[in-house]
Amino acid sequence: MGIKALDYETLNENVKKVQYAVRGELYLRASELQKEGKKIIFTNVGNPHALGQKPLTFPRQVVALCQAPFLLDDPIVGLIFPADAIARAKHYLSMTSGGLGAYSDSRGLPGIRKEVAEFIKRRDGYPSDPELIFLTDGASKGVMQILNCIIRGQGDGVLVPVPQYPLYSATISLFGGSLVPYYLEETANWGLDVNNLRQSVAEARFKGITVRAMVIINPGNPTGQCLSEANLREILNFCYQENLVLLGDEVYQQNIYQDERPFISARKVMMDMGPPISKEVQLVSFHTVSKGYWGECGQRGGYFEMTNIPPQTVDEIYKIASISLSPNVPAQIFMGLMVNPLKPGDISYEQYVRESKGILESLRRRARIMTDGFNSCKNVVCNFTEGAMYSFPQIRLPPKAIEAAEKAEKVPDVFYCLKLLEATGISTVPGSGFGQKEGVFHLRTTILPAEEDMPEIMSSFKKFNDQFMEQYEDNWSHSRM
Ligand code: DCS
Repeated sequence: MGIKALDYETLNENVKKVQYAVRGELYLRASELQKEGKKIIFTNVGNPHALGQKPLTFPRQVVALCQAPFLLDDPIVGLIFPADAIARAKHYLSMTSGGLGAYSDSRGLPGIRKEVAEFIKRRDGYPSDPELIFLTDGASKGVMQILNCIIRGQGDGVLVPVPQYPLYSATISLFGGSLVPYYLEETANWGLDVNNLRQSVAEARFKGITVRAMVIINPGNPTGQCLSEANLREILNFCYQENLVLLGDEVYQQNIYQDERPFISARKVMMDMGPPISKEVQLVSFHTVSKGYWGECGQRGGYFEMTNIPPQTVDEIYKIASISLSPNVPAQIFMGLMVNPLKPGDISYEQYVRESKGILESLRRRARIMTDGFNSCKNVVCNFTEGAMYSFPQIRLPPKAIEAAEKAEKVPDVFYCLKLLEATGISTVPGSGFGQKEGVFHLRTTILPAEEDMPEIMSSFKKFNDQFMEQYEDNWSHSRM
């Protein structure tokens, strides 16, 4: 019998090339250890509910009622659900044609796209057009749809920050394009230097790559930095000069833990800049229900908004979205609830504010505990998590540790993270999964473990790190004597 199309040897090479570290070797080993009965702290994924974060009550009430519309006809409903949840469930059900069991328009329900547009207008002060907003199954699907439209082949490049969230590297290689890295400056709190951008583009062009788009992640994953308005202006100017589509990944816009640099959207800055930039730079912005104080990762809700994209292209993107018929309808309702939250005076408002504030304030404290904890460890330096959900400490591995890793046929940071996992049960992602400068090593952890568990996690990390550094550093100094 001959080789079949799904035999490994003949698979699409782009599929085999893809690497996705967030669920890579470390995660697999952690799952194995868990099966063997070891207690694992899964800090490899920004998945808040998996680490004990409770869902906000009001949105769950609304979606529960939408899922069980027969409850709305039962007199008992008023005893179990507040009137504002009942009203909101009816509001969303009236937007559907047949409730949650029916496909929606492939761009999402028009009524919810309108709520998204109103949210963007309130946030940025500029009107937004619901026809240019598509609802998606998480931000990931939207990013993939847009990269699919941009990448025509290997000669097409996309500028991606390094370190970056591997959705970008993985999708670019899946679609057969070229990733063009631009390095964030760790010593400048992971700031973005436009000169680095120019250099990256020049080098790519020298290799014959057509650079077509630029990704920014703001706030950053895994780096946690918040871009300043001045920086965003420089980026927009750069995209204008170089004729690049700007992809603004803004999924962490609610997750801000400092007051000096509040979140500001790429779209607002672009509109503030006025023509020609506001009229000409093509921008696609992404958002999600997975992050913020929502953390509803499992619901898979997201949207993207297009600015300065010609109608014919929008039609093509609509056509491609139609192949999958419809985004998840329950997730669309979560998105509606996120962008159109309760208002002062609503029955459930106070509870909603208490819950959401509680989550954000605790995240802010956890960001601080983690950064301080890492910075108190030997050979570890860590920038403060200004936003997003991660801490990304640099681990200065002694030469002996690097040698030991090589002997074990592991990338040095993978070696370190595996040892950390075996010793403490803390499951992280090695920095190499996000990209880092040559010879520099990091790990990424989320700041999501429960606040009361943090001191213990940090002290167990410190104990492990002390032992690790002692083991390899001692050998190093002895061998040099
Ligand atoms: N963009 C960024 C920067 C992300 O960090 C994530 C998820 C996404 C998009 C996609 O999210 P959704 O598809 O759920 O909307 N972050 C992953 C991570 O780094 N850990 O957990 C998930």
